[in-house]
This record gives sequence, C-alpha cells and structure tokens, in this order.
Amino acid sequence: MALPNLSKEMLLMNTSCQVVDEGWPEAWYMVEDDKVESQKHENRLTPNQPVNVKDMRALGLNYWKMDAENYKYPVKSIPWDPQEATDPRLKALRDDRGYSYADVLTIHPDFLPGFDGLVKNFFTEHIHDAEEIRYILGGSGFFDVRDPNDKWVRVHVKKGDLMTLPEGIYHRFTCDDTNFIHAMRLFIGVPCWTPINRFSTDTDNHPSRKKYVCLYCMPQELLDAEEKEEEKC
Ligand code: KMT
Ligand code: NI
Repeated sequence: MALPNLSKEMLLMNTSCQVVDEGWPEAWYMVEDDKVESQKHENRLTPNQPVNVKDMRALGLNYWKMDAENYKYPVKSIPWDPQEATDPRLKALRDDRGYSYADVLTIHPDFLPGFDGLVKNFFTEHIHDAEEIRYILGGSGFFDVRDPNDKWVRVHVKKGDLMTLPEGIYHRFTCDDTNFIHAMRLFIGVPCWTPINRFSTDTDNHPSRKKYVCLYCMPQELLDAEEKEEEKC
C-alpha cells in the first residue's frame, strides 16, 4: 500500500505543531447502546477501558491544543470568516489545511432554538464525505467514533481542543451533562452539513466509507505484509 504523503504530513506538523501527545482529550470504550440510559452521561465500561493517543491516531483522529483563553470568538456567527482569525496557530492551520469556511455555534438550551431535537439528531450515527473539523471554544461534549470492530470510543472534548475526524468514519456527537458547548466548525470549500446516516441508506457502500475502511480498518498483518512486499521491490 502506498505510504501517505509523508512530506506533506511532516510539513503540517512543523507549521501547526500537531506533535505532542499531551493534552489530547480523554477517551474510553463505551457500554453497549442498549445500556445507555442517558447519551449525556459518560457511559464508561466497568472497569474503565481507556483509549490512548496512539489508538486515537490509528482511527484517523487528529488533534491540536489551541489557545481558546486569549482569543475571543462570537457566541454565534454563521458564517464566520476564517480570514478574521488573529490566533497565529489557527491562522497556520487554516492556511496549511485550506480551511476556507467557518461558523461558530453555541449549543445550549438558551442559545439554540430546538436544542433537544438538534442534540438528538447529532447523536444519530452518520458519516460525511469530507473531514469533520471542530474547534471547541468553550464548554464540552462527547464525540463517539466507531473502532474497526464497530465498538464505540467516546472522546470527551473541551475548551481549547481542535479535533478532526476523517472522512467516512462512523460517528455521532452529544452534549455532556453541562448542556453547553461553544464550537467552531471549519470546512474546506463549500460546506455540506447533511449527514449520511448509517442505517437509513446503504452507507457501508458509500465511497467515503470504503475509503475510510481501506485507510484505517485494514488488519495490521495485511499492512505489515504489504510493507514487506514493498521493501523487496
Ligand atoms: C456535529 O457534527 O454533530 C456537530 O456539528 C455538533 C456541534 S459541534 C460540537
Ligand atoms: Ni458529523
């Protein structure tokens, strides 16, 4: 299998510094869905089964620690021009990765009409045909992502976390018990927020899903064997 474009990845790491493991959000395996009493609770296994940074990277997640303390953003702005960014780190990410669109939302019963319905919708399992990029400006919430064995990994994002989920990963979002998250959504090009729900369409055969499976769900033995083959050539 062809190696990812390493030189580009290295450049991204140098300019926007996604190099350290410290500061990544906490993550853990969730209880089965039929044991979930409230989507907003932590829903950890007993005993807790943590998911470390290496495992999160292997799922295709990327993470940057941002300064959400010293740079201020509106409560709501749809859209928000990423050219207005003053944080040098956000500017570097924007320019390196081509984030040309952004908006800012506050998800809280007082700020978002139809809060309950929207939070329920966010929690419907889906994919997108592009990367999902979220910068948490305040508050906290849970992104749940499926691992290659179809188990839910719960990632607790909070103020200052900028996380990307790769195209085609099965996921969902919910507020936690605080019922408050202030977030920036970024996008390359013209945004399309319509989710492709897992169980309402033939999502397993969607090209974005197939791409994800090919990149992140291949058994390690297969990848190792292919690497050995390439070394021979
Ligand atoms: C999503 O993808 O479910 C959302 O955009 C939720 C708001 S961002 C924290
Ligand atoms: Ni999504």
